[in-house]
Amino acid sequence: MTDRLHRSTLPGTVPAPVTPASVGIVHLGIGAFHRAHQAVYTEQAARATGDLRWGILGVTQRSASVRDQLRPQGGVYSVLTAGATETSLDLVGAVLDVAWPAEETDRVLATIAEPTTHLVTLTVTEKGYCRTASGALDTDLVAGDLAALRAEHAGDDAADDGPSGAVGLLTRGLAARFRAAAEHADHRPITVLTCDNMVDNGRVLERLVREAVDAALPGAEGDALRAWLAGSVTFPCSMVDRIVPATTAEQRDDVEAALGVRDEGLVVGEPFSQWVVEDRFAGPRPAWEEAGATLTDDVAVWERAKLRLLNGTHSLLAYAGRLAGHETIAEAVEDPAILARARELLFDDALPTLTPPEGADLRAYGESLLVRFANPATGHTTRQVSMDGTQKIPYRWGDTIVERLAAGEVPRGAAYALAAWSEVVRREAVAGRAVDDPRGPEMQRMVAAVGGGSAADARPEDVARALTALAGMLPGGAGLDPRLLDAVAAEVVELAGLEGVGA
Ligand code: CS2
Repeated sequence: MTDRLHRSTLPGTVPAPVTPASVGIVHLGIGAFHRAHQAVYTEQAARATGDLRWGILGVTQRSASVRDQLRPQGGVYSVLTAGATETSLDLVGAVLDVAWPAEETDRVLATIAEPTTHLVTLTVTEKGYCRTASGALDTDLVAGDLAALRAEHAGDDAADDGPSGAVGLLTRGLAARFRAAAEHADHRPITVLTCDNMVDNGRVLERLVREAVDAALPGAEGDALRAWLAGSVTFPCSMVDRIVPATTAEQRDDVEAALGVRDEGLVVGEPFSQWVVEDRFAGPRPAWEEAGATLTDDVAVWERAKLRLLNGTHSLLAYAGRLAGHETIAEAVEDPAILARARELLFDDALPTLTPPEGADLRAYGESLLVRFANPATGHTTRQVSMDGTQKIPYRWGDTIVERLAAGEVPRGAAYALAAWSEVVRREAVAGRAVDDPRGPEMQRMVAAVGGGSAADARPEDVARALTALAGMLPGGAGLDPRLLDAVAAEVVELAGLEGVGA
């Protein structure tokens, strides 16, 4: 048995990671993506500047597994960069520890309140924002946190069953910081930086935090906290990009052989990485630009381009790929029939709706995405990307569809994509398998209802019409537009013949 990777057992073959002096960042949702993206920028900025204030306390939301991977390693892990022809391995030491709030809520709240903490960053995925179909904070889902927020505000010990969601935990952390600021008569400004794939992600999060405060502390009771939030906390938007699949057991074994120590925290990413951050910080921040990040006043153009071109096409490949029996995105994009439809979504539907960011050529960007998707080394699966369709599709296809319909055009690639999504959902329902989506049970009931009580009797085109019209999916009433519905129904009839998932 080889030793476990640790700050004290570093392999000499790879440059040593940084050891931050203190926690400066609390990161909510420390999955593989954060470790292969923002933590790498933070690591590289520390190496470039020698500024060691920016250690990360990671918070794992769903299970304790990332804590159990990283805590025994003193937070150190490796990043395998997997290109089509070359791989490389780096060690990252920016993460100092990982907390699982089910057992350590107080520690997380206290760390957010510390004057040396200047940032809370988030990658909790679209569904982690706990919103209703209309986009408001789902106060039922975060009821436990709201009750705790009220109790903590009144100076009582919260009856803590662990936090119920990232927005609730974040709001409680900010409230703890506000109370500490009041106690010490300082302001403790802080920046909350979301790194999830949503349009206007910072504005969305700011609104949800305000809704949490309004729900827990309505009226005068919450006024001082609201004033502090408005004056001392900023919520910049950011666009993040790097393809980071789930790490496989085989990759862990290969890296163990290469390093001579076992790394349970290994993450894998493609060579490409991009981070565009709105330059709106309440206090100090790491010099991420030293690691290649772009700090700008206008993130929106990048956000929109990335969501509609990259993520939009990614989701099309995932659903169409599953229907055709392809396990990976790389296989799906090499399938000529699917590639043709991906190009249609990219270049005919999405591209005309976008304003290019300064100096960027979006057609070339679109072509480069197809090359990135074809990289076989990441092993990114169609199943992984197809998760949580109802949470992702609105941002990925929704605005493209709305804008093309408004311009008098039917977006054919997007209609095909919707048909592929619908067909995956229908087949899961017919097979009696759970649809991997927070609205999965609702969709399964819908498919059965379309079939008059039996999913197996539901016609694919009727399911496609019903799912396209699902509340909260497509903005601007586009899900009810007969031009789109007819196009989706026509596509699904073709797709229903494919023998992939559930066939
Ligand atoms: C993917 C993204 O899983 C998904 O839905 O589309 O995670 C994608 O890999 C990243 O956004 C790339 O930056």
